[in-house]
Amino acid sequence: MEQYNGSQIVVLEGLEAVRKRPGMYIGSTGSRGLHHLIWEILDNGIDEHLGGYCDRIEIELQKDGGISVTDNGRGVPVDIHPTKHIPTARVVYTILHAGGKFGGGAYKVSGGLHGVGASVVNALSSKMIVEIKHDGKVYRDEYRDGGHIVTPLENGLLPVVGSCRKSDTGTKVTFYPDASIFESVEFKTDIIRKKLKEVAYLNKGLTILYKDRIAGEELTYYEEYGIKSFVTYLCREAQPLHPEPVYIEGKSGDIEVEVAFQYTDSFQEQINSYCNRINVVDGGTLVTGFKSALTRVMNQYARELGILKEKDENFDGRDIRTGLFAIISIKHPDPQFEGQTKTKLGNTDAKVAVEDVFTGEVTRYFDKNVEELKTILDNSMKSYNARKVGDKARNAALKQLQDVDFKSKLAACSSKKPEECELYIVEGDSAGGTVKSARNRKTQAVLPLRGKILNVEKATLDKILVNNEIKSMIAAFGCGISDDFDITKLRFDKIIILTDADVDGAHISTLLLTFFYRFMPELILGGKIYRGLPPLYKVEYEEAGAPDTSGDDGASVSKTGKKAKAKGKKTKNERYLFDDFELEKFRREGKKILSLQRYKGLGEMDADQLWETTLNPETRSLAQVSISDTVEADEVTTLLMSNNVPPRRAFIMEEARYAKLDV
Ligand code: 1YM
Repeated sequence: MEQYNGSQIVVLEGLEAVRKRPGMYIGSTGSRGLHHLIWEILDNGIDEHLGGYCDRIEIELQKDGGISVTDNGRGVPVDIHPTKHIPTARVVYTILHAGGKFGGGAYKVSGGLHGVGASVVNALSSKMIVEIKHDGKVYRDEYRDGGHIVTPLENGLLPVVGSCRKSDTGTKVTFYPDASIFESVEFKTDIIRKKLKEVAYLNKGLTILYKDRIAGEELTYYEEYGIKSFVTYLCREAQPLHPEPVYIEGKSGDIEVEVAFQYTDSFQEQINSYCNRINVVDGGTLVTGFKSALTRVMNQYARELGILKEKDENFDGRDIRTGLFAIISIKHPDPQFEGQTKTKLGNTDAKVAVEDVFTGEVTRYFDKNVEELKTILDNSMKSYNARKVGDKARNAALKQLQDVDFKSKLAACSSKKPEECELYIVEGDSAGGTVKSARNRKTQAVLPLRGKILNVEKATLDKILVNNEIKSMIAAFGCGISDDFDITKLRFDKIIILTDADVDGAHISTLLLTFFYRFMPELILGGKIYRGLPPLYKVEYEEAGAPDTSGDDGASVSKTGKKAKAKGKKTKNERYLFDDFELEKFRREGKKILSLQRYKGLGEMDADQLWETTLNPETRSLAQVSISDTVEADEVTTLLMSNNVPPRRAFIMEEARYAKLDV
């Protein structure tokens, strides 16, 4: 084919590099990486919306495993590229770009790959089809097996396959992820929906249509009020202190700033920040700018209104942020992402821009809404007073924690090497006792907790720090709390939560996770927290044909009274089953069940059983707790922990079964 000239070989070498090391470009070849492909294509459509050229994006999940993303923007340019001498669209989809979107848009970055991801998606797809509507014509290009061109050009241009109205412009990209690269090529509708909802909040006025041809559903996402509605959604479980979220927007230099915030009766604060629609999980300059401006403005008002007297100290930033839910979203022409995970914004001009816009606009707002302002300042005052009392208690509590003599019920392990040590946090003294006798004393420490732990969502820090169960944990971990937290001092490689497999156990587990999440999130982010998965059932069953290996227990083999047939003796076996699902599966295997024991709690297991099922690293099952998404985790925590809502959703966890239990 005429397209296979010298430059095409270079092109394929570029895409080949992506296929060789996909992880470098999309993070992983698991579910996260797979969905990243959609976000890359979607981001190009969102960029077009950001530029003001598109107000509608459609995502269609097809029955044959493909997915299409369509926008009504200008259409990727189809003219001849000045240096590559092929249609620009083909350059976009087949040449690996080093960084920075060429062609120059106002805001270059919308996604993790900085808008250059389209060719990466092509490289990792078995088939990709691009259709562009422009100037009354429909152009089409198709690629196979990682970006190989299959469409001959016509007079040097992409072939025209149809016509449309001149005003009808846009881009449609359909792709099929390559099954030889990804662990699975099945898109998950819940992941897509969650993302589209977030995209709608962050891009007000953009209509997103989601068509799921597999499930046969269609959904429309549209948020007229953008991040203002996002804030309402985030704090929907808390009681608002003023009727509507405050929304602010403005521009400083070439940086656009949007902030929405709402005060609530919660004791916590939550600030989510986005730069060019990317969630900057670790904040950075845009958050610093917001915090410093808010503190300055509110202290100034508190003085003007006489809420703070001359002799009073200023409010601390934390007083002012108590109960605050906020979203900061900026558009920056040249964002610098820092930190190991590139989730922190580094640009100093972003701080200045947020301070500028926020100070000006929020002053304008509060000058007109003095009653709201007073309610908010009252709330800060409560926190200010509580802190004054709290500081004393906190200092006393922290001091007590440093006392080596602090009487915790911790049964320590003998090893002092954190990398080989594990801490089991166990519900109840009796289960704690069994775990203590069953464990490996060298590497496994045990901390029994009595009853339910404090709900940290509903308590102030001074109350939290005098709670015995919490003190025991802080002392055992050895790495402090909140601002004083230092993960390098952690005494264990794994912290394993072990509760009964019932509603109380689930509640305790959630309370513990909430505590970690709010006060030591690094433990979860660092992958240190696990849940032990003790079995729910033990079955004894009979199997024909296998030799009797039950040793001195041989007598029980013939409990059924039936004589073994000549073929082989019937043997009694045991198996542990984790849940009803496994039990059901086991029943379907058709084995004869001799006895079925349901463990009501850990206490019902003897030391040997507990060792085998729950403690022995070779045979136990653990689930690593991870926060796949801060927005959702915060949301779920607030949802789970607020007074009026019973726990009804599982904490976000990625189950990682470390050892398959097959006894
Ligand atoms: C479903 C995916 O990719 N839409 C899209 C992409 C581009 C444009 C319009 C576009 C951009 C510009 C000028 C510009 C892209 N163009 C390029 C490049 N939707 C989707 N819609 N004209 C059209 O940025 O100047 C890359 S992406 F580089 F060719 F201009």
